[in-house]
Amino acid sequence: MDSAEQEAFEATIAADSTIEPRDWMPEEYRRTLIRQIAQHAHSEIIGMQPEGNWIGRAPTLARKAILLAKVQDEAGHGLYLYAAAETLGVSRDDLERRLLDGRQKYSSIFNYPTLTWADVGAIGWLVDGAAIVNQVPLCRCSYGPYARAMIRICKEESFHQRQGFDILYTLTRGTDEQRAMAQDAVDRWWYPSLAMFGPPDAISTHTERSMAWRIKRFSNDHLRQKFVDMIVPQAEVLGVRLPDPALRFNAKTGHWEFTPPDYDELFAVISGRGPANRQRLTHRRTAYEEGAWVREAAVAYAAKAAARAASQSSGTAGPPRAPAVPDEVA
Ligand code: BYC
Repeated sequence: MDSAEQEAFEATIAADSTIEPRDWMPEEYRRTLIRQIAQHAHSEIIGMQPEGNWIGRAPTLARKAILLAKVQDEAGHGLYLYAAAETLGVSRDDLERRLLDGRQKYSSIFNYPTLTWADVGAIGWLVDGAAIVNQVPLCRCSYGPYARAMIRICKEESFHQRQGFDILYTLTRGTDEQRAMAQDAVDRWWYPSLAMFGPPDAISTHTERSMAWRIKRFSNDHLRQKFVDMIVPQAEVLGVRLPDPALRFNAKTGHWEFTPPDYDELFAVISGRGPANRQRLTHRRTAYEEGAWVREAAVAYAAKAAARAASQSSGTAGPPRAPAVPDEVA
């Protein structure tokens, strides 16, 4: 390693500036980013499944249109994140294979089933709420492409949280059955949402180094606390009870005290033993296999378009034109 390069890297981090793909970076920094960004991208793509389960059963046309837009946003988030990871020298196809053969993870939260329509509200309110708290600081992450991708993602996550809140708000002002359905969903999603922030700081493998590199700006426990402080007043507005008898405001610290999630359950879910792990990965594998022809067609089309462009610039006739696609028709 060249010490001038190492010094330039450290000076960039210390100055709160961004590391860009062309810059030298330590291999461990690169590996950490690939791990985190890929895990994040996989979470967005796998995260389309639990809510996608309700698109065909949304209670009104407006709810269906909103949910479709949200799930499409998640596909877009996955795309920006895979593109950010590719700037680190890995291919999207390689990352997808690492997900499918279990070498890379995705968020624990998406291994829980969506049993009722109220679950779509609870996911928007709690899961996207947790995502915002976790991801807003990533807009200031030290790696430029990741930080820039996160800015747009966070704007869309705010809309996602509002739609979840709105679903629950409507249900809690509905019939007794609708109120009970909303409460049941909150009861089931509360602790898995707290677990999204990862293991407690004392046993978190990566936090210290990731914070030193300014990939993570705050620790897992810090963000978990921030989330609870944000959610408790919102639960009061909604009129739902958070399922934690120990929840109480500590006037000295200015924070809500709460029961932490069951971390044994988190580790079990991460290691493949959650209620829906098998279903999520099986679905993803099928989609990957069934989408092979689309990827092949896109690669063949890009090769033809590149050959045509090359022949036009060199003045030779080149291969025949590929069939026109709509955006090529002037
Ligand atoms: N689930 O040392 P730690 C969304 C793993 S998308 C699974 O604290 P780190 C949405 C961790 O990877 C939400 N695994 O790790 C989408 C590590 O294992 P490895 C996704 C977890 O990285 C669609 C080990 O445990 N958000 O919101 O410093 C619809 C030790 O952990 C989890 C992101 O990906 C978990 N919950 O911190 C709706 C955000 N927690 O890799 C919504 C970006 C920990 O050593 N990621 N692990 O084998 C991060 O901020 C961080 O990676 C984490 C973990 C806070 C998640």
